[in-house]
Amino acid sequence: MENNTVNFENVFNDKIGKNEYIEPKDWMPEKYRKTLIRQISQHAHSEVIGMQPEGNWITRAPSLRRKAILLAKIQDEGGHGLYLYSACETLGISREELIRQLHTGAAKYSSIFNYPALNWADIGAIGWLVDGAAIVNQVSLQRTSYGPYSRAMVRICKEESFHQRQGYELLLELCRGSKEQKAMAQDAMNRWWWPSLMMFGPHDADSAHSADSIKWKIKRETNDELRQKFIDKTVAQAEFLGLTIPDPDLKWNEARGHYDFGKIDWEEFNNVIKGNGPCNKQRLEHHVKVHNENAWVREAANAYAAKKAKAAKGALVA
Ligand code: FAQ
Repeated sequence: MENNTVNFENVFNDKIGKNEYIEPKDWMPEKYRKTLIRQISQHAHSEVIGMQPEGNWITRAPSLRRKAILLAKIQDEGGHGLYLYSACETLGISREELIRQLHTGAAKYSSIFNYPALNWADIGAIGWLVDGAAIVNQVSLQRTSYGPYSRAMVRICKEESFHQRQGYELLLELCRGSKEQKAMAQDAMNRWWWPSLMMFGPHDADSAHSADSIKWKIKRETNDELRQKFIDKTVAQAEFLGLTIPDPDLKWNEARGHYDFGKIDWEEFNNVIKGNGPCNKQRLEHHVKVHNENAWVREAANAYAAKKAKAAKGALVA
């Protein structure tokens, strides 16, 4: 007798093998779903928490042009968070639960947003280095195996390159300005370089999730591969600005065809992701406060949706 039973796992593996997208209604291994929820939600939380260090500078931007650019950028980051929360919800988890996980510390967000933006040059460094690192990672994620995540990445990357350029252009202006402005830019570079390298996560040998994520094509390149790509493309940009990268061990390795670089302070990284970075407490408290204060917006939107649904039902009956 013919066996008509579909082996869902084979279908899933087959699609991954053929580089076809996995879509929300497809069967997927539970661990694939959980890994995606973890990564996409961490990504979404990062976008939204990432609005805080820059938001702090909107009222202090030095010109109307800079203020308009900064406002647009921060608004984009909020939008990225929304696409990503939506992509995550397609995996069968509610927005309320995702926010609960953020507020209780069960879900992480990127380590980088636990550092303070101390002066105006930091806004340039965030755009150039933080968005620059985010793009390297996100360009790779455009080819992730989960359809909704991949499609969100395509749009996000377009906006992210504008973010990176505005940061670079801001720093270029400072570097071509007075001695004091150039020093501000160097100071920002000194503080943001190493935390930017940490954004790519632990070395591959210490990365708990990489093996599964690479196998399932959730991640297309490893943490170390992406970090190296970022360093290789950023060195020339720093040289053009006339800034020194704060790493005495940074040098071109002809044999590898890459830059060698110094040791990352993993103790600092682990400390930050455990909640003990310079701004962890402040970032989370601010999110909780604003989320609670704006509960009325969610209530009003729900009440309006319920009213519309009732009216539509009435129209159907009549
Ligand atoms: N920070 O096994 P792995 C942006 C955790 S978007 C905090 O290697 P994985 C835009 C990791 O979660 C920036 N935690 O993990 C913007 C895991 O802990 P868990 C965000 C980190 O997932 C710009 C543990 O360490 N981008 O910046 C970090 O395979 C400017 C073991 O690590 C994304 O989220 C970290 N840096 O690889 C917005 C991209 N690194 O969950 C505003 C998507 C690792 O077991 C202004 N995510 N951990 O408790 C990814 O590509 C991956 O999740 C990695 C980590 C590469 C971040």
